[in-house]
This record gives sequence, structure tokens and C-alpha cells, in this order.
Amino acid sequence: MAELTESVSYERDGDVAIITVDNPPVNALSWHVRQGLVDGMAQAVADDSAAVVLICAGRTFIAGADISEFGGEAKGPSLQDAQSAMEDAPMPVVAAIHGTALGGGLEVALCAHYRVALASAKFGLPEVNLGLLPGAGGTQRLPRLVGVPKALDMVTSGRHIGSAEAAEGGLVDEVIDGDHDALRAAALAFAARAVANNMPLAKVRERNELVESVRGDSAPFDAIRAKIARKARGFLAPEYNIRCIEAAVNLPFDEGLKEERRLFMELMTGPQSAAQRYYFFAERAANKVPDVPKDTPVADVRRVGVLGAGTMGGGIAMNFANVGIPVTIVERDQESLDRGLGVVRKNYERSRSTTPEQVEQRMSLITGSTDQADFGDCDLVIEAVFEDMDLKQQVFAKLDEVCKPDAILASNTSYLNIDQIASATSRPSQVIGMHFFSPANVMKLLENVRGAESSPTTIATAMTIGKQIGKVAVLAGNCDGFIGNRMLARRRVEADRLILEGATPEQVDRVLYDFGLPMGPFAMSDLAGLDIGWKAETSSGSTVREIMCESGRRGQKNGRGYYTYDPETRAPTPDPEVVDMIRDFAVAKGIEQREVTDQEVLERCLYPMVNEGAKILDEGYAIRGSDVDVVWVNGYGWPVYRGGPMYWADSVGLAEVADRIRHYADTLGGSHWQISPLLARLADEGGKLHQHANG
Ligand code: 3H9
Repeated sequence: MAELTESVSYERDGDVAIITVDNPPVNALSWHVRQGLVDGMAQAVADDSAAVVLICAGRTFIAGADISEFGGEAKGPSLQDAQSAMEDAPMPVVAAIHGTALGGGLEVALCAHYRVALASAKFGLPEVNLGLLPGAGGTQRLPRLVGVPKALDMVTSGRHIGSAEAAEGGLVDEVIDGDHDALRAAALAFAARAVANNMPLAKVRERNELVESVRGDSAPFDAIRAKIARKARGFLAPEYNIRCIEAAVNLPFDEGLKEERRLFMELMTGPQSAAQRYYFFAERAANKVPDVPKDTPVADVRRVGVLGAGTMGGGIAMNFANVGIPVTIVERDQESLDRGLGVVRKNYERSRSTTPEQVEQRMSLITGSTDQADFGDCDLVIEAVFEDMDLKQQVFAKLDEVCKPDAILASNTSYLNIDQIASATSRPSQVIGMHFFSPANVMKLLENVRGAESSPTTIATAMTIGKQIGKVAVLAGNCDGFIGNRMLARRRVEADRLILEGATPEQVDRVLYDFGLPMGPFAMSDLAGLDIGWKAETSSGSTVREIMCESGRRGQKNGRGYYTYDPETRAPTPDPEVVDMIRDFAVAKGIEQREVTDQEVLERCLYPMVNEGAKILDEGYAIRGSDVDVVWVNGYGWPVYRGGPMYWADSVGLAEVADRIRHYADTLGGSHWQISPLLARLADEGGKLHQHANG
């Protein structure tokens, strides 16, 4: 075997050349891989090889371009050079695919004449998730094989499809069961057959039937635009991907390629993709904890306990059942337990991605009980009871008694002190916060909270299990509200002040919605219920929320809150009565109302969050600035095309942000406007919050 480059080798099996890519961890198309592909194809031609097999070592086929090279200096041949060497080769080229053929990886495979894949392989063009589009012919070749509707679906969602689905559309020519050796043997046999039978050098670019049949028909494009409108709001890449497929349909192949290139470059050099590529690595970095090395022992979690079968507890339990981990769920009485389990079942039944068999299978993994002693065989127990310190301490003392000595005890608290909770047990090193976000079976964020005594194994287990159940886990320190809610609280203070000064709830919400957040603070309050934590007996009309509750406004649940809600559609309408109530309240407090600009709303809602994020980072409650961004993107819907609050502040310019924070500190006051020393220092030094890391 000859090493062509550090990651590509070449050998012959009879008269068939085998090019092997070995570029861990995911065989990304780094410059030396592209160089190796070009050299390997040249060698195969020089050797007069009858056919070529392209195969990858390790856990996967090529999973895409090397994202870490983007934005850097171009080195080595282009991907297109490597693709042309394959597509225009004088002998059949067979791609042997296992793991995932994604992005540039699939685009390489589409330039082979034939594709053989393991049944377990997956295929996709996920560039949209990086704010990009497939820039190496993917948008022109994929619809030629799978048809326009499926190609549109794949490029706008980034969805991976399996081998069986890929084979239906001709994306794969042969699917085989077995391991990597079997794949290699099958690809070699396919190559031998192609030579013996003189099979044509099938070029995807020449297959025009499926694109030509749609020419002049706008229906598939209208349909996908309508389908993704809500999810794609604010993003450029989904629309650009659609335009590329339109080009595939309406233009000759080479013209379509040019259009794809043009749009690709536009996205690649724009701010959205830069933010989304940053975010890709931020999410992966979040899983790494400097003082908990990779080889830290992780507890073997074979059964999970969940205390509380309410909305939160039920949602948490579903996460584990979804990945085959049995769950014991305990409620204080049978009626509440039955109600909770009923909701879980309904959630499964409503989910379009769960078949009736899967519903039964998952429900069979969830065992209900009213006796905490049944947690006895659980390796991890997560408490999801009411947010009250006395109650949490009682619960943990009891869990400590009934759980086996090596079990890890976790609290789903969203702000309470983990050390105080842990102190109720005899095993504080095995106590940790695992803060799920509602709805817990849907939201991707898991904010794990380390206590002063949480052991490396406890932390490593919480992080690992998070990944196992498909969450993005971030480790926070034990401060009030941890990362996410501590920042959110500062925004709330300013939003409440703004409406007293003359902004309307609708204006504040609109500014934040237009920024890209899913909803603003007042719509959020209405959704949660205005009366959470409110008591009629103690209500003294001293805040806007209190007077709202006193006047019978409870939020969405009774159709009246900061907005009024249509009883049928639940659509909100701004309510002039609310604006009057707020104005009267402000007048009574001696606050003069004025016109507030949208820019002021934006700054006053977001800069306190940035400032608080910087304080959290400075105080060591977040490991890195990018972790703060991961919390906000996954837990609160911060638009990923703006990177996250830390990245966004850096892109605005920290000097400008610091300037405005100081201005508001002078004019408005309040501890949340006192500038974070870290932010002030980075602003002076030209540093970046999103790159700042502790430890
Ligand atoms: C593209 O192809 C553009 C072309 O159309 C046009 C070109 C002209 N590059 O996710 P994991 C690293 S755009 C560099 O934890 P998993 C990752 O950072 C690309 N590095 O593993 C991590 O490093 P570390 C289109 C990459 O098993 C390690 O690999 N392709 C890349 O959970 C393991 O990653 C995509 O968007 C990359 N492309 O999931 C696919 N990919 O260990 C992106 C991964 O230091 N990748 N790394 O933290 C994925 O979706 C997942 O990584 C994959 C494996 C499913 C492959």
C-alpha cells in the first residue's frame, strides 16, 4: 500500500485500484484528502487500472468538507478537481460507503459512476445547518437521482436518509448487510462486474429526466417554501438552497453549477454562515470539561428514575425511553401518576415520527410507581418536583435513603442552590443539577450544574448521558439561575421598565421577534401564565404583573394577558386596555411616558443579557463564552445565524456594547447595568467574549 498523502493511500487488488481515505475523526475533505484523491486517480490511470474503488477507513465515509479550513487560505487542489478526476475517469469508479456520506462527502460519491453502501449508511446534504448550500454540485446532481421534491426536502432540512431510501431513488446501486470487510469485498465485486459487463461510465450530471420533467412547474418550489416558512424565518441558506434546485431544473448542468457556485460564495462570505460555522464547533466544545478528562470513568446508567410525573417529569422520562433506557417514574398518588403517564402516551401518539408499535415499546419501558423505594435499582434518579428548597431537601434526604449507594442523584431545578440540595444527602459528590428545558422531550438543551462537591464521574456521567439522549449538554456552575435563567432575569427587569416608560408590550415583543427570537418576554409570560407564583391574598398592586392578575388576566390560559387571544386560533391581539393600565400605573408611580425607539428596546433587552453573560463567564460559572451561546441557542431559541449573545456582542463590537452599557448605567442605573469587568477589559484590548475560556 502506498501513502499518497498523510490521509490517503493507494493499493491494487488485481487490476482494480483501491483509494482509501483515512482522516479521523470523520474523514473530512481536508486539503491532503483532496490532494490524495487527485493523485490516486492519476495513479490509477497511470497504472492502467480496470476500475477504481474509493473507500474510507474508520467510522465513516467522508462526512463533508473540512469546516475548520473554511475562511482560511486555500491549499491543495479544489474539491472540484478531485470530483472531475473521478467523474471523467476512463474506467468505472465505485464508491464504497459506510457511516455517513454527508455534504462534500456525498458530493464526491455522486461523482463516482456507481455507489455500493452498507445498509446502515446514511446520506445527506446538511450544509443548510452551517448557513451554506452544497457547493460542489450537490444541488445539481442530487435532484437528477432522487427527484426534485426529495432533493428540496433534503437540502432545506439537512435530513439524512438511510440506504434503503437512497436506493429507491438510485442514489445507491447496491445495498449490502455486513461489516467494513464485506463492504470492501462487495465494492470490489461490483467493480469487477462493471468491467466484465462493460457497464457504462454512468455520470449523474447526464441524467436529465427528473429535472426536465419539472421545468416550468413552480409547484414543488411553492410547496417547500410554504412548508419551511416558519422554521426558516430569518435564515438565508434555506432559500438559497431552493434557488439552486430551481437552477438545476431550469438551466443546463454547467450553468446550474455556476449558479450554485455563485450562491455558495455569497453565503460562505456572509455573516450568517460565519455564525453558524462558529456555532457548530461551539456545540462540540461544550461537551468538554477541562478538569474532567476524557478518560474519566462514567457510571453505567441502565435504569433511570424520575421523581414527579408532571409535564417536566414525563418529558424527562420520554428522553430515556426514546433511546431504550428503562425508566421508573414515581408520583405521590396513583391518580397523578395515571394522569402523568396518560400525558406521556398522548405525546407519543401525537408524534408523527413514532409508529404505534414504537409507542407501545416506549411505554413498556416506563414503569410507574407511588413508592420511592422502587428507585432502588436505578443508577441515576432525576428529581422534578416543585421549586421549593425545603421540599427539595426532604426529597433528596429520602432519595439518599432509598437509592443504592453508587446511584447519582440529580435535580431538575432551574435556579435553586445545588450545594444546599446536596447537603441533605450523605453523598454530595454524587449530586448534580440536570436542568431540562420545557417541553423536556423536545428542547435540545441540557444545562448540567456542578455542585462544589460533584465528582468528576458524576459530571462525566451527566454530560455523557445528555449526548446519549440527543441533548446538547452544557456544564454550568452553581449560581442563581445558572447560565440561562440568570441572563433572562436581567432582560426581564429592563422589559418591565420599558413598558412603564412608554414602549408597549407589543413593541418590545416585536423588536425581539424581528431580531430572530421565537417570542418576546410578554408573549412568553402569557404562555407560561401570569399567575405563576402570584397569590391574590398577598397581591398589593405594586407591579404591572400584579395589577394584571388582580384584573383577572392570567395569560393564554384564560385568553387574556398582555394580549387578548382568539379562543379558536389562540392568535394574540394587542389590547389597548392593557396599554391604558400600564400608563395609569406609570403615572401613579410618577414615571413620564415617552416614545421609545426600537433600537433602544433592542439595546435595553439584549445588552443586560450580554453583560450578565460576561459576568457569569468572569465568575467562572460558565467554562467558555461559547457555552453561554450554546445555552441560548438551544434553550431559548436565540437565532443561530447570530451565533449566540456572546458572539453577537462581539460582532456588534465590544467597544460599542461597553459604551452603551455605561450610558445606561449612568442614565437608568441598576446593578445589571454595572459593566462586567471582563467585558470592559476585552472591549479595551480588542478581545472577544465568544473566544474567552476559563481553565
Ligand atoms: C460541506 O461539505 C461543503 C461542501 O458542500 C462544499 C465544499 C466546496 N469538518 O459531531 P461529532 C469534527 S460543509 C471538520 O462530535 P458524531 C467535530 O468537530 C460540511 N471537523 O461526532 C468533532 O471534533 P472534536 C457538510 C468535523 O459522531 C469530531 O469531528 N458536512 C467535521 O456525533 C466528531 O464530531 C457536515 O455538515 C467537518 N465536516 O457525528 C457534517 N464534522 O472531536 C458535519 C465533524 O475535536 N458533521 N467534525 O470535537 C456531523 O454532522 C457530525 O460530525 C457527524 C458525526 C454526523 C459526521
